[in-house]
Amino acid sequence: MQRDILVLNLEEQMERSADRQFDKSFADCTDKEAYYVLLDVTNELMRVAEPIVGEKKIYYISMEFLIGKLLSNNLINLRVYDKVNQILRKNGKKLADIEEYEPEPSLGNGGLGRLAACFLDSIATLKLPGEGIGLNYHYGLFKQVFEKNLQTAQKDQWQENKSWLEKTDTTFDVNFGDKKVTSRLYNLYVCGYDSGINKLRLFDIETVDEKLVKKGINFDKTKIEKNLTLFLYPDDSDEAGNLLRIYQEYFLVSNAAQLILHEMKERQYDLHKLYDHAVIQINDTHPTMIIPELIRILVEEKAFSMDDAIKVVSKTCAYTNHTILAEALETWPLAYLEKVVPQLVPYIKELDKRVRAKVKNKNVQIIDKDKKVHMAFIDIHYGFSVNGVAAIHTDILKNTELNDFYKLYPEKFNNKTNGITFRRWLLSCNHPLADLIADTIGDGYKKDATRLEDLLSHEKDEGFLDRLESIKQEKKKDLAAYIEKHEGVQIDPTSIYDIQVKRLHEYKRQQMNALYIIHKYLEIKNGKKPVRPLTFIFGAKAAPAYVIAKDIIHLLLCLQEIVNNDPDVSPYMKVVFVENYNVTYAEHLIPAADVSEQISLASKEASGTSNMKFMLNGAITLGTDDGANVEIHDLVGDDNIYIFGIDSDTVIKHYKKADYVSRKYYEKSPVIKEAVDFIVSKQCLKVGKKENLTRLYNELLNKDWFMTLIDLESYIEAKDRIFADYEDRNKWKHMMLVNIAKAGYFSSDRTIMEYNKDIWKLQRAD
Ligand code: F55
Repeated sequence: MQRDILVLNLEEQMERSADRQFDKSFADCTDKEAYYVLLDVTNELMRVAEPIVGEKKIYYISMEFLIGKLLSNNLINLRVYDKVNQILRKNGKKLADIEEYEPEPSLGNGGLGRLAACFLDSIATLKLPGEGIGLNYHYGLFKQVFEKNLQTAQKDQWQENKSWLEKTDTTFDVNFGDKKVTSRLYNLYVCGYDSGINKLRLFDIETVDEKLVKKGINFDKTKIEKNLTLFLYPDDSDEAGNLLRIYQEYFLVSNAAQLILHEMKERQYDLHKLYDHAVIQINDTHPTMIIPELIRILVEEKAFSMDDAIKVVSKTCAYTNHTILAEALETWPLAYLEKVVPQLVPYIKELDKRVRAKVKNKNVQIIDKDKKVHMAFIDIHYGFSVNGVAAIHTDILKNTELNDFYKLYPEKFNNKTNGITFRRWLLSCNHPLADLIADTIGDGYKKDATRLEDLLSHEKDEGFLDRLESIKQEKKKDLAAYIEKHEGVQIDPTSIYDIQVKRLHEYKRQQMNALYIIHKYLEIKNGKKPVRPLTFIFGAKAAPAYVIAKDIIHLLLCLQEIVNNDPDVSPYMKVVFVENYNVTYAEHLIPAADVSEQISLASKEASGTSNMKFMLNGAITLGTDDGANVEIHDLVGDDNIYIFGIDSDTVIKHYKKADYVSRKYYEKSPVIKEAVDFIVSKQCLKVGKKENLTRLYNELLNKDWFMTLIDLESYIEAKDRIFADYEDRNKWKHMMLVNIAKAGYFSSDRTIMEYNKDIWKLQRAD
């Protein structure tokens, strides 16, 4: 009721807010001021909206929530988007201009963090009582700045005084081995689409000293009370774990445990039945310490026996695995844990002892012979569910990586193929497409994404297909303008947009894409011009400690300089590596893509989620049979996707036999040799650094751990074919249609319904 009144008087509310904050009328506000006005009235709308409550709640604990800008999304989910736009038009303003002033919260690395954000949207949309629990990093993930074709890392000043965050009075004491800190809780309202409100809980400490940050992102790592929540740990798969990360992880789980137990007390629930009221989803191993921490509290403060505490906690916690890369599975030296969280060590030892008493197999022991603690093993032994994030990934976990555990606990293993929220990745980032779909098959798909399949009956509808094509064209023009504004590079909207955006990692093989670009460049130099100009677009951050990843960025930036400045070539191809790729940038890139690059080495990409976003926006996948690509392939069929490269079984066999020799492929194929040699050619060294380029060249020739060269020829073949097929406009439009129509499966609403049915078992609040 209160909401209806607010909505009815939205314009009045905006005027009042403009007057209160800026002492002027809304029409006189600058776009920046207008942003604060909209922030204010939207926050008010969320405050009066219905909270989603029930007997049992999901606590999604994660070190990352990559939520993106919130204004548009909140307006859509609150169902006031059109109304607000009307008011803006009347006042001579545009939402797109206003949104530019909203800072993007920098609270995640990539897929894992973005998945958590999509899940919060779907949990609320499905009216499931739930909250996210995470950390409020002051500078979050670093901001990427290019200097001399190299990545540098700067702090990202995303926080402002006025924001979506609500400061609360809730504080907790968190004890580390050597010191104590006091936390403070911030709430962020998560509104579902046409439903109610859940919350994202973000913890911080007040003693953080932002002045600690000196040059770039360097700071004194020793003073925990001053640096604990300064930065998000950048996905350092290759760097030794560091103590600060363990402090952060314990800070998260200690707060989470206190918050959950506080809520149980408030609602007078029996802690022996904790699992009837709370289910904790552990997002990768980063929050694993929640298990020993809860057991510790139940035993030490709630008079539980050890047996009972372990039983109750095990029935409450579930674990999601996001990777099979051994180096990314956390194993902390026991000595680190003894320093940071000595209070947990007896419990971790007890958990380990119980495993040793029960099973002989040394491969499943929590503490290994080198006194390292395998965090994932705690989750698997002492949680009730273990899930992978795509069918092939779960199969690999069961049959290979975690096979010893699967044999012990087959009933715990289950698959939950990832999904994306269509509110952000279609309704919000691609209005014309969302409207075209609604005009064609009605509004129903917005709540039930599988209805997108109704589009299939329009495969002969030329009017529809032409509109599809012209919307893509419009989005390509928009992106060209956006890139010109942000990167200063001009691209041709009639060219084919080929896009690869994701964290930079050798297994994702941006280097293979670079070798194709070299190959094309040399072809054009030799007079073989493509039928239509090609635009290769990249977005990617490398972990600052990941040397080869930064070398790959360097190579791509060198290629950008060489290609774009070569008058023989630049009319036919361009390379753009966008600086500081983030969620906002993704929302501009994805709707404009023609070709979606999903070229990880088969078996290595657990799922991928940009593959789903691209497909939903009518891009065609060029990829390996890996992660969720496998399921996309199954859904759209061979005719609507371009699959190349060796399959995951072959890859796994090569690793087992250790028989892959990249140099063999280099020596055998003149095409491969020519492309690889270009990396250290005079031309490349003129714009790049010898040290970096030589290192990368040697890596590819002597190691190539992720088998770039074995797949390069089939990649070139498939990529040439997809570009040629683009010219068959009828075929291409049909492929776009099939991809959009089949994308419904990848709605995170479906994923969350499966989590709920198989793992969480919550009642929908209706
Ligand atoms: C972040 C921090 C650490 Cl220490 C390690 C990994 C990460 C991280 O960001 N991982 C990540 O994003 N994993 C990805 O998760 C996605 C969601 O499940 C998958 O789609 C993707 O395949 C996987 O790489």
